[in-house]
Amino acid sequence: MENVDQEYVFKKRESKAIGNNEFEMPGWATYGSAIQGDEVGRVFIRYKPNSKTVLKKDIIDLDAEDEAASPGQSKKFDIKYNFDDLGTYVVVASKGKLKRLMSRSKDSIAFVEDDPVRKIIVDPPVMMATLQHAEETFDSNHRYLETSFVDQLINGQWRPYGVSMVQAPQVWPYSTGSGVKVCVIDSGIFRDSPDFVRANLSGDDTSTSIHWYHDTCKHGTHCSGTIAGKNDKIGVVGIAYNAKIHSIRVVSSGTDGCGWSYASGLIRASNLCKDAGAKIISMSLGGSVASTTESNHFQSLYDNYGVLSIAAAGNGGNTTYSYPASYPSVMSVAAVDRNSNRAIFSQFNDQVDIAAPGVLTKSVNSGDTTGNKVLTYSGTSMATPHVAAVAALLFAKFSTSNSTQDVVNIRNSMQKTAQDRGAVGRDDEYGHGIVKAWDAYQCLSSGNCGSQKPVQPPLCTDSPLDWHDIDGPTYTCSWYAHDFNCESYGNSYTNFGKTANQACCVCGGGVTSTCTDSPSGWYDIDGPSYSCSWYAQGFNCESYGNSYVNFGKTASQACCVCGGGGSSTCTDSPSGWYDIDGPTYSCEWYALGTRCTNYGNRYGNFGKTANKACCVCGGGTA
Ligand SMILES: [Ca+2]
Repeated sequence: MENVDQEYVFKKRESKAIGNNEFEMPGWATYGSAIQGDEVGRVFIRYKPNSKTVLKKDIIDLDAEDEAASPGQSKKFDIKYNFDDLGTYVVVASKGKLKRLMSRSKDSIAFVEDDPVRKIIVDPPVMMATLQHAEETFDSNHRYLETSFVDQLINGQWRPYGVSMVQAPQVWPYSTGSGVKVCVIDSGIFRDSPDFVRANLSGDDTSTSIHWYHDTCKHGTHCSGTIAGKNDKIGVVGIAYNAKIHSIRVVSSGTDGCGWSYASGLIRASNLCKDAGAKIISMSLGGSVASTTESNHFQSLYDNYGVLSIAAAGNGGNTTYSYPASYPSVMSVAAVDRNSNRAIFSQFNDQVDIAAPGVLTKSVNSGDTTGNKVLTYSGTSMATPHVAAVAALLFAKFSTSNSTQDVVNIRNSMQKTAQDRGAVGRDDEYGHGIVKAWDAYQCLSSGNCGSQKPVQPPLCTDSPLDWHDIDGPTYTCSWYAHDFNCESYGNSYTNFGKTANQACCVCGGGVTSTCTDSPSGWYDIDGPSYSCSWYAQGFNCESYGNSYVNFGKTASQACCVCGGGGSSTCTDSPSGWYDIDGPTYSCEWYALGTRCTNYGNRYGNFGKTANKACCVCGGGTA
């Protein structure tokens, strides 16, 4: 975006009001500015309430007067768009003629501003590097290097490192983005790639010659592949591989079809996204000049229609703002590399919300009909669809009938659970951190994503199960759960050999595994009266637990309440479970060291995490 064609860059100037005109206008339109009157301008003109008709008449009258003065020589106003909801026309004409209109229609006009250029954002030096499909060795040991990720070739298909970094595989057992439509406003999409689910693709043409399903630039196809590359045995897998893509091509000019658009073009395109039912808009494009009209528009999509807009922070490597990313209603996405470090080109400022993988990103290559000549690009453009796709995974699972609340919840969940990088807490380089789909998923699952990061409670059972204190059955673990009873009384009133703080989960006690008496129903040599329940009372474990062997075991060996029992009746469920990274990561793998604690709530597969599936992690089926 540092390569924006100079003639299309409008210098940012203070808006001024002059003379009798009481509305704001671009600097070039103010009194005394030295513009060339025949220079072409492109502006948003916001009309006052009930003044649309009057303004339109002034436009027609001025055209007619000019034509009368210079028959066959005059140039008419070109009304590009009429945005009724914004009360705004987008008009192209010579700046001299636009100034005359502002003067004539000053009673009808509320506001005039330039309609600034928007360009797709890509880092040119690596943009065209095409990687052939080839097996390569990889280190899948990423769980020891939580910040480093590699591209993995799995059964003929690339799982780009970014897919792993954003935790998509952990979410796949629960959501693949099915039914959610992501709108990609870009250079179109190569619809004929075998690495898309064609039935999931749709789009809108922005002119009779600019079709959404063509992409000579390769940029829009690459972004779309990161979101919804088909999960098969070729090419790449996308983060939300069952999501729908709605493609709108807003750039087409230039030798590579990677030309520019305008803020007004984005407004028009994003309205088409909304009308198509998209929940998310991904915009790997931007420009350095802000527009009030554009900002108001994206705010309205967010507030009134529940549409989440996500855009690239920019590749300038400096602190400048890029728009639309830097509007409050739009998520601004910074780029990181495979080691979770900020990309050197990624713009940093107080509007950056979140970070995502965007250096040497593999994705779908427009024009490649094999699906295997994957293309590697870098840029905040590549980071942006990672966030859009994570949002799709979440919308697919957590959408309610309240769409305007959903969009707030889902944006919050991604920001709250992002992996903190750089300075502690939010910073300008990474925003809230690197987007993490599974953490956001769990946050939303907890129903308590509004205030703090979710904590997975350990599986806890009061021990003994029906414990009450020495003063009688009134004083159960439930009683201790109220007010500050654990704190006040939890270390006194011992009963069944335990205080409340030892026996009750609510006080931090109990047992935090799925211990089962083993063998089930054990009792000691003196008969069924002397079951594990008997041993649970008083100091019976301590006094008798190492004697009175029955069924080959003492109470200390057989009864959970005495520190025995076991998981011999537990079965891994499903049997033979392994995690999303493959058979290496079985319940046996998790049994070693602290792996259940470190990884047991992630890497879900077959609908379960290790902590749910593996007995050694406290899961399985008794
Ligand atoms: Ca694929």
